[in-house]
Amino acid sequence: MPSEITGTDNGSDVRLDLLSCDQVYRAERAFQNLMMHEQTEICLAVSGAGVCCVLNQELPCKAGDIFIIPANTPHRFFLADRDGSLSVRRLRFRIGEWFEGEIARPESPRYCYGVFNDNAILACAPLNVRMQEKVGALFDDIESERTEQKAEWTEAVRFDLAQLLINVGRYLNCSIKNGSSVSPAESQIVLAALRTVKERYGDADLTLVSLAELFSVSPSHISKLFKSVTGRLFSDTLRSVRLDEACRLLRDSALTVEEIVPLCGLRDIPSFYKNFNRYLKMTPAEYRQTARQSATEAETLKNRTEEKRMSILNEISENLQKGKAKVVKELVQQAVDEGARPSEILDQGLLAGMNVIGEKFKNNEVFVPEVLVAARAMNMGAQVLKPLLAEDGAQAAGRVCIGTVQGDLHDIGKNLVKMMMEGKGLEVVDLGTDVSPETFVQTAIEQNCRVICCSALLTTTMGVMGEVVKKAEEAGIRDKVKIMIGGAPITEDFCRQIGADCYTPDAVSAAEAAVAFCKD
Ligand code: B1M
Repeated sequence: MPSEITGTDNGSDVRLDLLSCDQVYRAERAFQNLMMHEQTEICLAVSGAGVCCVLNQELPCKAGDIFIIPANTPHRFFLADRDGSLSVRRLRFRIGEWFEGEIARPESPRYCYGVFNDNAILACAPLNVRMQEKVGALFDDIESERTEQKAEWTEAVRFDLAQLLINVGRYLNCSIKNGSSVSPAESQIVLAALRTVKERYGDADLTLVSLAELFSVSPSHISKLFKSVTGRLFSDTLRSVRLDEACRLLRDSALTVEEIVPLCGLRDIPSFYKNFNRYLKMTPAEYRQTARQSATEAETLKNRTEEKRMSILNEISENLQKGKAKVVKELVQQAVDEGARPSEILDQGLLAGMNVIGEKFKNNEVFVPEVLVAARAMNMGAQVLKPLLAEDGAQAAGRVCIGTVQGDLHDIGKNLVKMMMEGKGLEVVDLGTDVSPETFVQTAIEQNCRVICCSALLTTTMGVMGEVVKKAEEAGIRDKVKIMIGGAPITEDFCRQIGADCYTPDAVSAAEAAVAFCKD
């Protein structure tokens, strides 16, 4: 597969290196804040529906939509609809030297940032017209390499993307040229016209004339602008948007052609049949049948992907129980590469395995050596996740100390809490296990820690936490430090009872609480 696309725009080189082509991944239910640094991402919605959030703008997103999210664009990502069905394929590119040192600014003609929806250009992208063939070849290669996902990588998506890139290239060229060509203001008119077409395709009165009236320009002027910016005739664009919608309704609803035609802003049924045949090379009934068939295939594929993901998480859990640290490490890496979320690998793979071991330990089915090797495997798997878990969330500043209390040697939970806290930007002084109350307090004083974090796993050692609170009072620092506690036997009630400041049940909430304390 070629790893690079190059092209020339006004004499400057544009280079995009293909970094990765992700497996199709399921969009999150919760938004993730992402900042693309040196990467441009082309995202293709391949099935389902939802929204895409870029630059605080929320755009509806459905199968076939394409989003180009360039470097330096703070964006929230994709959110699935309530049925959680949105799948997105992501291609990541690193931008070559062309954009070095430039900051994404909407007004900059050379730097482009933006969002694209089907053929509607809502902004521009760092690609140009001459990339058409190379991009086409690239996608051909990607497709042939991923034949198993062919159902989702449809002809239509490829066509749309190539078309989009051409249009964007044209737009770029126009914006860059001064004088005789289209000015940025005129480009904005065309962009607004495209948005209008997307929003009002169902209005049969939407024509070039009514559009020109809307933007207070003459029909011939807007027609010319439209052609030079998008490379297409206005009438072709409007027709293709209407036909797209008709296709969607044929695929997703039980409506008849007679019902669909007016909903798409069309009046004449015979000419709808004629146009449909001309552009899609099949009848509406044939299209309906083919589209539904591919939707079923896509669904099967989605289920297979889900099964595969579950099976790798089970494998992680099982190998952890057997103490196969190296295998666990490799499987965790594989799960990450295949797009599983770090938190689900942790919860459904590593911690699930550790819980089984815990139960068996309780029932005398396994003994200390087995538990120890499982714990080692858990730690090795968690190491792979560390940088990924750290990427999540806002950064904070502050220093805390953490340790497992005196008499207690369990450190897996404590290490996870530490990992999450470091991920949030906190500086963590790790005191290890078997830590005396004096050491906690002394460290807080000497190293100026805002929070003391105590972990305990044994009912026989949890009492030491009360001692830590007392020692902090005796040392006169109780009003200067917060004391956080956690571990399997700890409860909210116990926290109140010993006068600690906060109990949290897991590593994520512990890190959040520590961040909040450091901000106070
Ligand atoms: Co031990 N052990 N163990 N053990 N061990 C338990 C805890 C036990 C519940 C097993 C059982 O009987 N089911 C039981 C305690 C019973 C009780 O007191 N009620 C027990 C026992 C009895 C013992 C020994 C006494 C056994 C013996 O020698 N006869 C002995 C004690 C040694 C000692 O500490 N002095 C012992 C030894 C060991 C090993 C050394 C073999 C090993 C520890 C290896 C290591 O940590 N490096 C071990 C293990 C691994 C376990 C189990 C199986 C797993 C613990 C674990 O790591 N869980 C455990 C059974 C179980 O819990 N299912 C068990 C995964 C970890 C991520 O969870 O630590 O709970 P956890 O952390 C969570 C949350 O609690 C929270 O965040 C984490 C993740 O989100 N959290 C905090 C933790 N700290 C926090 C701090 C916070 C906030 C949240 O704020 C500061």
